[in-house]
Amino acid sequence: MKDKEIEQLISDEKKRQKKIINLIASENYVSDDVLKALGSPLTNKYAEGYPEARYYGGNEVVDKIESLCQKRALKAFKLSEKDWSVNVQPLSGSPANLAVYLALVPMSGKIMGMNLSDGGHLTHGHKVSATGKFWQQIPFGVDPQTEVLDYEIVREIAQKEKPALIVAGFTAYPRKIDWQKFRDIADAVGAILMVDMSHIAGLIAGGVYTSPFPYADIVTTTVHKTLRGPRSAMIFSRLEYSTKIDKAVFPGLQGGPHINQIAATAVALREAMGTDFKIYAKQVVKNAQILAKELKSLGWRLVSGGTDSHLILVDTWMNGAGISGGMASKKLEQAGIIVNKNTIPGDKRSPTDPSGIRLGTAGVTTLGKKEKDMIKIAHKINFLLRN
Ligand code: DSN
Repeated sequence: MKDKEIEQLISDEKKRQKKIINLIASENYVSDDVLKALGSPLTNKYAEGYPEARYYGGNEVVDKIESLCQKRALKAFKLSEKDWSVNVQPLSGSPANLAVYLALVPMSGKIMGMNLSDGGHLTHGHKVSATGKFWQQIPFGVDPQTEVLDYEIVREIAQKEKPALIVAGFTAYPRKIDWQKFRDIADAVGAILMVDMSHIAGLIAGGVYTSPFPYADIVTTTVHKTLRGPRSAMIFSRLEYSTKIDKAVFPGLQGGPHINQIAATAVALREAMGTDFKIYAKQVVKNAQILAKELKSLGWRLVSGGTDSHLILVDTWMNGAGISGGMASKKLEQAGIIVNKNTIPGDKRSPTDPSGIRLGTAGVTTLGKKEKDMIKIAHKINFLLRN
């Protein structure tokens, strides 16, 4: 590169990524092919609009790329074009969720989503996010004892509040979700059911987590977590909602789509349909379960007692007997283990220094780590947090 400063910083970041153990649940490592698509001249092109309906000339190649990406997205999740459409233009997860609400929920209408501290995402209606400023969040949480969802409580809240849309999906919830129960609740109150599968998309594509598609009206996802693609997002919608969703993405919220991202998404989706990816997804969950089991045996309390996915929430504070999540993440980082501090259900501490940390196995599994490595990592974490 001619720009030596940026070249040096990229090289520093490459080295940093090589020498750490990355347990950030929302990160992963993309293939060289995904990087090639991202770094291609596709980034030079403006393509406002959709395939065959653009506001700029010169999109004959770009149209093929976006259509191919859409086809692969439907195929990767076993969907038929007769029932589902997919918008692959959202720049990332937050704008994707915002677009859904903009399309389907009247301003100030009610969106029912999970509390941030119980595992929900900012864009599920939290007050600091635009989604909580333009719409009213009706929050639900987990059962304080079991720390898993109590669907009867979710139903009671929905029946009382009659939200226009219910979001099922989480950023820090380690357990499987009963999509059918959410469907029943949405039907009982006449709400649209949106699933945000960002964290678990790769596990669903890999066949190790139940697909939400038979139950949902809308499914949003980022591409860069367990799905192992570029930073980007997609919105799947049943056909009756698709026109509104497309209009909300463009021209409602965005201008020109990032075609290099869309091409890279197409590459990642092709990879996610391969046999290797199924083996990968299985190993991600196996690794998380072994890591969880070992941490538990070393005396750490895990939210909900364990995990069904790639994600583990460790209560490092343990009512004052341990250390805060902020301190824990710092101690681990000093020793090259990268995690994020995270609130736990009912957290009395602040999100800037909460009671827990969140761990995930998507990245380390891509790098080939197996069960024996997870046991070593658990012991290292235990040693660092106790000393
Ligand atoms: N910030 C992402 C995560 O880490 O889960 C969600 O957007």
